[in-house]
Amino acid sequence: MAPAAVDYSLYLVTDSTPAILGDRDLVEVVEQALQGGVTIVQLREKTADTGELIKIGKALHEKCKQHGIPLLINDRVDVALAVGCEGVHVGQDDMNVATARQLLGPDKIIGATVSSIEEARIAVERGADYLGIGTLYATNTKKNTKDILGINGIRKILHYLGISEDEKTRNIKTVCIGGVNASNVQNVIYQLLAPSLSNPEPKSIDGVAVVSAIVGASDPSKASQNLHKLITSPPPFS
Ligand code: TZP
Ligand code: MG
Repeated sequence: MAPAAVDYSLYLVTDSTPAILGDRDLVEVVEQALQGGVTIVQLREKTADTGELIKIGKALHEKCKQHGIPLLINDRVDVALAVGCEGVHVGQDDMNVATARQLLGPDKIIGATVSSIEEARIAVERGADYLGIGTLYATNTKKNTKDILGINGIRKILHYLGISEDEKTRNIKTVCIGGVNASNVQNVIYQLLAPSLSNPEPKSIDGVAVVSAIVGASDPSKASQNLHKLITSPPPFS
């Protein structure tokens, strides 16, 4: 799948910790989320060993392929290559985007976590296809985040990207992550859509990435369907 064709609007990030997944099977939960309408999936497992990661990755990739949805692997370029999936997502402490690009080639999707304008600038320069901007709101899912940006912090990064003279920077895809759920998703998107009355910045967010709002939901399919509906329907006037 060419990176340009990717729909980032409802981006599922997995988490198998019992506090979120419970005693359910991750592959089944992801299958339900795919049925509900997630548009891209990232396998993010911080405790699994390499063999386990490849096994889960291959099982998830089969499911994702059946739905025509790209699968990315968090942190691990080697695992993405072994699984043969669509790409990786790297953080600031992982392999740098330029090296990942050298290893994966031009057709794979590479995303990078950024929390500042400088990190965004470097990730784009090194060849990222999209930026995961966060943390938007404090969340129990990832407690050691270095920055809680809030809507204004995300807007500052969108502003920098949107006014760039470099076309690649202006066109880079973006998702925000951290504490997004069904209660706030419309407000988040509304405030990060541009140009609009709600957002003075020249660039819009392309999607929201969620963990617990789907993986932790009692019915991941319904939760995904509901989020998808909220994302694609215009927010009510209030
Ligand atoms: N990066 C920044 S916040 C976060 C990650 C992986 C976790 C988001 O989880 P949730 O449950 O959607 O708040
Ligand atoms: Mg990482």
